[in-house]
Amino acid sequence: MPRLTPSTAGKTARRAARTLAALKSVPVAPGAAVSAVAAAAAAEVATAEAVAPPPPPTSRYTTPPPPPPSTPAKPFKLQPIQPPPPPFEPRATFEVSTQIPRSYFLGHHTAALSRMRQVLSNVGLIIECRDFRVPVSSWNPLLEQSLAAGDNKRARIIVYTKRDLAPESFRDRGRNASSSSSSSSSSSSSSSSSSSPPRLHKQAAGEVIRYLKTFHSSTAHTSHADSILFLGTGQTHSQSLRPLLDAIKSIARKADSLTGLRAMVVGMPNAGKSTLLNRLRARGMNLGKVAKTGAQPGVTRKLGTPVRIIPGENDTDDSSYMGMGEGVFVVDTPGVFVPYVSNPEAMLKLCLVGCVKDGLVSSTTIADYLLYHLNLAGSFEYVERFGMPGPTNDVHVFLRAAARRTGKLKKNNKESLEGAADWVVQEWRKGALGRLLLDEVTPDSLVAALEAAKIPSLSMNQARKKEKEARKVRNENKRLGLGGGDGSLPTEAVRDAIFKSS
Ligand SMILES: Nc1nc2c(ncn2[C@@H]2O[C@H](COP(=O)(O)OP(=O)(O)OP(=O)(O)O)[C@@H](O)[C@H]2O)c(=O)[nH]1
Ligand SMILES: [Mg+2]
Repeated sequence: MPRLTPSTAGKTARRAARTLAALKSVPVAPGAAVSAVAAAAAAEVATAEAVAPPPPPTSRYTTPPPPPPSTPAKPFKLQPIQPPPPPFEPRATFEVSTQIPRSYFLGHHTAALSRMRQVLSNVGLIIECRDFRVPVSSWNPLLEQSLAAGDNKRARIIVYTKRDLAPESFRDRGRNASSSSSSSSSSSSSSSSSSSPPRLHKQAAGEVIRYLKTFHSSTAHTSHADSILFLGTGQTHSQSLRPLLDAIKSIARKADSLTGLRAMVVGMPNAGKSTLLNRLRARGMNLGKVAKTGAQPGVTRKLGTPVRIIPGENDTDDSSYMGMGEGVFVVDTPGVFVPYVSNPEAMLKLCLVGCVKDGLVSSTTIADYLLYHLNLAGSFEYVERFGMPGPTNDVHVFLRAAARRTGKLKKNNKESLEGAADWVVQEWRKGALGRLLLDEVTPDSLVAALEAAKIPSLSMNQARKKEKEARKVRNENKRLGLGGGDGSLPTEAVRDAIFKSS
């Protein structure tokens, strides 16, 4: 076949097409040689079409025509590399309005306090309950001073309750690992998974316990106690009930009274006083619940009748009960709040743990404060639980997600933020949304609380006036460049006396 050039290809194609058309128009017998001619012509058309259409003549001086629209060239674009999202930054501080209520000192608190003072002469032991999650904020100097009256020979035991709702210490973690029945504790400890971002603020529970023990063991101040115990419900923490009973027995033996020992269980509202009384009675006497308990403050309204928690020496053959007379009796008391909480953040803490009636401070503020602490501690269980893409500092985002997940919706299908806030706080109080220590416990914070406790308890108005005056002095000192402008107390000597030797 002759070599086809673009110009001859067109001619050849047209000629072949004509031949083919002529052949098609002539009737032929099947199998005739004509078909071979036709095939050859068809092949010639195909070859020519493959080469045609010929490219238009190009010249160096003419602009080449644009490419046909059927084959648009894709412009090559550099895709920018997305930087990874910045790591989550929790809020470092929480802005508390100074306008929030700072008192929950009710009529029955005053009445209970004066009744306690009346019966004090018969009481040989004070068992003071404090919530372990707020060991400093749940300190009630008014109660302490009122009941330390007289020659101050009365024995004192401090029980830090709700230990199971605070983070585990390493020792507990080891215990739980070997215990098969610690489902609740293991689920709540998941907040400390290694995938969590580094904690900015997470004091180890073990360190808090060490500081508190050293502090209360010191006889250099009025907050000294004969025993300090950390109690909680659940398998791990209820084991401390036995050491508490032993400590009480030892005090009873020392008292060596024929009538036995009378003890009074005191503390802030909802600290777990009645629960403790029931548990002591169950363990010491193997008897059922006598005191009413409940998740809100103010369940116990009056001083109870004495309840026996340890049998008398004549009721048992056990020689360890010798010298305890008729045994040990405990009186339950109503929770007593402080007349005025000078630090507004401490008030939020007390609201969060349930020491103050819900509703006194807006539930959204309390939920926001909880969110702030969860984030600070790197306790992000809420993210997965509420189906969120990641942690947040925005309480509305947090509450909307919680409302959607729990069906807390209004009639118009909008999320109920108040409903979600109430639910979230209740859930956290049960230990189901992460465990937290809300107070930072250090030698300095303990000694500062001790110094603050020396100031006599004031009424709300007196305290406000005093606060104003102190602020004035601080500002004046600052202006003159004098020390103590931050309001810190000269605590170094006291701190060294308590903590240096340990
Ligand atoms: N998880 C846990 N819950 C506790 C503990 N102690 C008490 N509670 C709960 O805390 C709530 C308050 O307990 P109560 O014994 O009624 O407290 P209270 O100090 O007598 O309270 P008021 O009589 O109102 O002052 C109840 O729901 C108890 O079940 C504890 O150690 N761990
Ligand atoms: Mg009670």
